[in-house]
Amino acid sequence: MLTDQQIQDLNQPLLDDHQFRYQFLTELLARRGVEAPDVVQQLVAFQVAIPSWALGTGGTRFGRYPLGGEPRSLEEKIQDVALLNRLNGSSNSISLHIPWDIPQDVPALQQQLRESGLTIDSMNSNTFQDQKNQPYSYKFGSLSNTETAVRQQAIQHNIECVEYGKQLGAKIHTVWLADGSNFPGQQHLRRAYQRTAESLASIYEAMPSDMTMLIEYKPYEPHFYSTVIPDWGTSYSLCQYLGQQAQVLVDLGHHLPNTNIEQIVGRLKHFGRLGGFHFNGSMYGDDDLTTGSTKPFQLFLIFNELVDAAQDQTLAEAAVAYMIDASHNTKDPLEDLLQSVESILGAYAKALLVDRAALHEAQESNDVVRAEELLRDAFLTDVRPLVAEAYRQAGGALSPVAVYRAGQVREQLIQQRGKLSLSTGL
Ligand code: AOS
Ligand code: ZN
Ligand code: ZN
Ligand code: ZN
Repeated sequence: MLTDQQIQDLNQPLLDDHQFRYQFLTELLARRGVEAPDVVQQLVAFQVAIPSWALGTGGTRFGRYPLGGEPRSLEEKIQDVALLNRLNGSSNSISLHIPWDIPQDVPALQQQLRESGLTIDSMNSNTFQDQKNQPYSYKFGSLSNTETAVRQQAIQHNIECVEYGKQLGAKIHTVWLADGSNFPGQQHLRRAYQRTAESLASIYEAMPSDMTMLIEYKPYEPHFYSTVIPDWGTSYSLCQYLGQQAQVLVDLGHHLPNTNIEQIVGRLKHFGRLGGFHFNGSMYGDDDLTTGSTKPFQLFLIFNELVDAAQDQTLAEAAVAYMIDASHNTKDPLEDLLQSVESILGAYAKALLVDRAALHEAQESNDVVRAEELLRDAFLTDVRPLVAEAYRQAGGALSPVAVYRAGQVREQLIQQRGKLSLSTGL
């Protein structure tokens, strides 16, 4: 499977063009007082986690069209992420899902991770499906359920995830709760919230002091009347209730159409409660499309908030966990993930180009047009040479998708794993 040497060889035909473009952009940016190598350095350091469930074709609730060569085990999922990381140097961790990724042999897994240069990003619990041999059903909720026994079962499952996380060195436990109701009157809204808060507190107590709980919100789906954690305000209030180790997770697809996500990001940064992202693209709702495919300007504006907050000395430094949460219906998942990472790095690079001093000045003096033009100037800069240079410096491919195709990776995976390999996906 595509060796580092092969990646370098496949880079050769692209190198001359790349150097010309990078040189040009370096000079152009220098005229504006921006040092391209500094931006590249920040891009090299930037890492986006890959979730185990995005490596195969997820399909939709109507059907799935298997691509072939999809990972059949946790080991193969790690192999796929290692490959992505060798191609772009920007995906050095994997997020696991319990029970889809229950580790059978922890020391062997740790060794595989070490050898592949990867770590575990987050552990993700699942109380949105009933598992085989599970005594109680989650049909009417898990952490918010009216029955103590059901809540206990869901709490225990989460604690089990925390335990796996401890063994594997994961520093994040992510909770996305599907709990909600389908019809008016079905659920006592305040009590459902209270029960959820108390259940989360029991899980929180089981976490070691170096673990963070990320609380993900989502306005609707699978329930279509109410969701127990529908918005950032609810996540935020739960974090306040739990303590400093709880943080809000923003999944870009978990907002009603036209929500100003960048403002939510700014607010959460202000409150010191922004813990992480699930990146994806969205037209309508939780579409889980390729990141940056539909609203690249919005993605840039989100990064603009992040960079602004990172440079604000008055804010306490706080780690933000970046992950892609996408599902694949028509594309090769690995190509899609490479595209997503590239969009994320591009948006970050553009946000780093913003003349922040000038922007603050324009904002303070209410110069609307100047402020907007400063953002547009950064957004409309073609930063692809900076991203490619970051890949190159990390030992990766100048064009990960092109090299993936030229290296015939999917064809080899199909040969190794078969045409109809099973996978789990959302
Ligand atoms: C579901 O809509 C959420 O985006 C989750 O973050 C995620 O897809 C799920 O938890 C996978 O386990
Ligand atoms: Zn998500
Ligand atoms: Zn989602
Ligand atoms: Zn989803």
